[in-house]
Amino acid sequence: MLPPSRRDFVSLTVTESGSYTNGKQRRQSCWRKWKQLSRLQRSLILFLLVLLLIGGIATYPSLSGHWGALSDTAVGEKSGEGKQPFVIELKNQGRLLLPEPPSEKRIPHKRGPPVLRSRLQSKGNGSEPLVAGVKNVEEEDGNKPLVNSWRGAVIEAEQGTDLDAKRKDKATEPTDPSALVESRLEAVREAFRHAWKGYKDFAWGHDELKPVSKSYSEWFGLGLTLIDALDTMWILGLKNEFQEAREWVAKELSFNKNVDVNLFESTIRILGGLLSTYHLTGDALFLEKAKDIGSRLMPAFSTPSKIPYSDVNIGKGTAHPPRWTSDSTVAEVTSIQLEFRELSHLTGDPKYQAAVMEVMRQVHKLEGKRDGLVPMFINTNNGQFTHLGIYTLGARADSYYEYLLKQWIQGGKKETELLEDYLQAVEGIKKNLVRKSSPLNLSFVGELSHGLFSPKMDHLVCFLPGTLALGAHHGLDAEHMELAKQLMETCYQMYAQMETGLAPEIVHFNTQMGSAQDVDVKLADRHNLLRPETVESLFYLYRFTKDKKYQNWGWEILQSFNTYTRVETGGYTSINNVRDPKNPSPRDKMESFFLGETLKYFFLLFSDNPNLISLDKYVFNTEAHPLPIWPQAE
Ligand code: DMJ
Repeated sequence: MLPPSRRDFVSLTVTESGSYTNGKQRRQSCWRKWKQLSRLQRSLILFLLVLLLIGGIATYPSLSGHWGALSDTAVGEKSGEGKQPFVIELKNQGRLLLPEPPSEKRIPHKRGPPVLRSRLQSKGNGSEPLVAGVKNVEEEDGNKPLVNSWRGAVIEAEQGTDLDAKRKDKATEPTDPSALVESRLEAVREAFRHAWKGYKDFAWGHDELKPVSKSYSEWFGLGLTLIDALDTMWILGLKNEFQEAREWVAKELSFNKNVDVNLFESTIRILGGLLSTYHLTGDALFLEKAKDIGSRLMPAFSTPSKIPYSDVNIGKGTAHPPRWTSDSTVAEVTSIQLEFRELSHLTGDPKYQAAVMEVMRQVHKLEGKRDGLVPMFINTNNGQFTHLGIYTLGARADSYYEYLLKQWIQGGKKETELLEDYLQAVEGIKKNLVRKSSPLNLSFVGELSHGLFSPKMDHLVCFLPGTLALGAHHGLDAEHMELAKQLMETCYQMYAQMETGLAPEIVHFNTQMGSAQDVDVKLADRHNLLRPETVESLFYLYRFTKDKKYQNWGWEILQSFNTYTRVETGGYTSINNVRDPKNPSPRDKMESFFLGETLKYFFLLFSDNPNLISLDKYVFNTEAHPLPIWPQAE
């Protein structure tokens, strides 16, 4: 997990005709290189670029006049690419023509690098565009802001934000408790149907919906959203939608493709999604597909150290690290275990489990931890941690901690090394990373860099209250539950204190006495990607405490998603600015985890049925796909 993050992935872009082009592959290769640089490397490069830019401006005083002179016609399309030019408005300085953004504008994600965004922006109020390529335009005939998507489509800023729907929902909430539960469950089903309509109409069989431009993007070219959403449809009881999707899996899904995929992402979303759907439905189709993708991912483990490479070509059976490093991400190599262990369990072939447990065995005894906290990188040649000294519960490390606990639960609480590592890590978190904010005294989880504490907390860290609560439910120290409750409040405040009611990707907490507010959000960190972690934790906290406040907090968050991210023609979009309700600035992307995780956790949170995916029978993988806890006898 990278800082603002993040995916290490290989993305393929499909042309209008659906074929992959060499030119785009080359561009994306550069993009991928960028994304897999460390945060420090990227910062250095950006710093040098800024210096060069400043030097350039200093030696060319008439530059702004030159930009100003660029006419609309001078800002032509890039030859042969048929896309809109990429223009940034400079206040009183005309327009700056910039290189076109990557054709698949990858968002910062858990395990990719930060996109080049705010560096190109002028500083100012929160309504300025946060991502290069998306600009806000004040129209002359009124104050209503318009948004240009980077593809050039003009939409109303509040298009699809459905304020009326929000008001209606609030006004019509039933007072009878069981009717209230049913109406909230139905609201989640409705949200899912709306998201699915967009996917079906504009992105069917492709990886991700781009709801504003009514198109799609490819990452692996494997129908990622459809596979990620299968078990959600089953759990929500959306039988027709599920049947259509099943037909696609049966007839169209093939893993025999010359395509590079990221081992971690395809394991948690595709292998995990297929395995859980198999368990819920008993339909052998999903097990066959799971076996197919699982065996195609195995070449990743053929490394000198047996610590897997990040990328696998599932058609050729080859694997490789990123071109500029032989490191893998710690969270990635330690968060594929639940799925491969389950595959061995189902097939009777021990090779999958053996490969992932070898990784755990090595990480267990490695030097370089601090009170059980792990660094973010591990070398695939020598099996040692690299880039020592930085400890975070956010991007690149988060799910290491989650999977320590969950493997222990999956295996019937017998694997004591996993438990020891988890318990030690929780103590390490408390000692090194948990601090209190001012003025509200909220507990938060910061980061440690070479001994220096930073009050920075990724939204990704909000998985932690749920994991701590799950551990306490399974018999671990009751103090874990107390910390879980405190952190849950903090994660909720990360939503409640924002003008849109939606949390940003990253916050910084104030720790000085007398601060005016607890949370600061930097301009570059104001995006919301429809992430699940807070809703996930609310689900665990509600299941274990039955305190209705967690359901009510979740309901508020669902309303905010409906108000600011819902696109009228179908789908939900990530947004750039959670602090500007007038113009949240759509990013035109619905991540597969919105259907795979966020909506599923909303549904489970609002349900009062503890047997709906019982937490004594199932353990959720890090993409919200439930896998069975193995029977004690085994
Ligand atoms: C998902 O792919 C998984 O939850 C992963 O563990 C973290 N990142 C996204 C959601 O934010």
